[in-house]
Amino acid sequence: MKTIDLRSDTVTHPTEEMRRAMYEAELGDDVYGEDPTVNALEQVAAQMMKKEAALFTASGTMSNLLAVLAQTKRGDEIIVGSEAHMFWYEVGGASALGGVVMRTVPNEPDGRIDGAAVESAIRGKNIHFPPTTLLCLENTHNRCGGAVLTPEYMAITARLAHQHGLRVHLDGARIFNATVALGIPASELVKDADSVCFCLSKGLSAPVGSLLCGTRDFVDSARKWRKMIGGGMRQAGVIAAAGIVALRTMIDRLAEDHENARRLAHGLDRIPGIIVSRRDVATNIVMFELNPTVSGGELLQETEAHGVRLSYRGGQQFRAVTHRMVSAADIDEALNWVELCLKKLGTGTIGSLE
Ligand code: TLP
Repeated sequence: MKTIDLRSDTVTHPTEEMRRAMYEAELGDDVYGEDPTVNALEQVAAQMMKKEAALFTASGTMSNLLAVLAQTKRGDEIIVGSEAHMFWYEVGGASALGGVVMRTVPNEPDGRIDGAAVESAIRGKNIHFPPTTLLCLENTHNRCGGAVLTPEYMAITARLAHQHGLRVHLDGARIFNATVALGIPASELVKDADSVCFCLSKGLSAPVGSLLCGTRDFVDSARKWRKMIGGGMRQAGVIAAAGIVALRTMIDRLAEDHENARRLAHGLDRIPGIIVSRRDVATNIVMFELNPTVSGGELLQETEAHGVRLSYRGGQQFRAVTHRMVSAADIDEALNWVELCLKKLGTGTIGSLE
């Protein structure tokens, strides 16, 4: 049975060109700073972001953790959005390993955190309070349906944080989805952040890895922290090679994923019983919910049984993510199955595709 996997863009496999580059990669021991392929990838990343330096890490989760470890002290408070990936899906690492309190401030549905809300969450000088030292933003915003933060928002919000002595970290796991949607270079979108990370292993289709970028001092410190948490990877050029190809060949095509996400959202919106949370899909993530007459868990089981894999968020809530391994025809097929499965759950019969 064919599978149409819409759970995440993390399910993408490396391309032929990436596999060849991995096979042929020139290698060295990266802990000694001697892997030429890792060094080349870090240089490309720093140039693209117009930051002084970059660090290759195992994952987005590791990059976000290192950004906290290198820019805060134990006992500090950091501000994160109430829907932030760092808060929801990173096992509380910033608190457990970094010793910081994560203060959540509501995310607007479009992924922003309101400036006034940030300002009122920043602690004043008081013996009872932990110092607030870092503001974390996310672009594109995963739980806000792939919403895009603009450079104007970044500038205003970073200025506010900096005025209060905070640093700004940007979780840019899907930053290239944002730059493609906005039609601007990444460096413009991240220029106001002190640190930014982005992932190679999502829409860009590389098998592993993330880059954390910032000043030379920040990256040196993050590199030391990376060693401490066991992230020194030796001949990591094998995976970095795929990352270099990803940055060269996979960014522009993200527009196709965005197009497919809009196709999916429009199709879902026409299915009785489904409500698309945001119709103005900006990038490659579609959030939708079922009306309460059908159980979300049952729909998940039913669609899986027909090869359509969705990300289930509990209750009536679903997420679908488009990527290189899903075509427009696959989207249409997935839509058919979702509709038929819903009908079956409503009426007990599957209809014409079976
Ligand atoms: N997100 C994954 C899951 O963890 C939910 C996904 O399927 O979307 N920041 C953001 C905004 C992310 O969406 C993710 C991954 C990460 C960080 C973490 O990246 P990895 O998975 O490389 O640790």
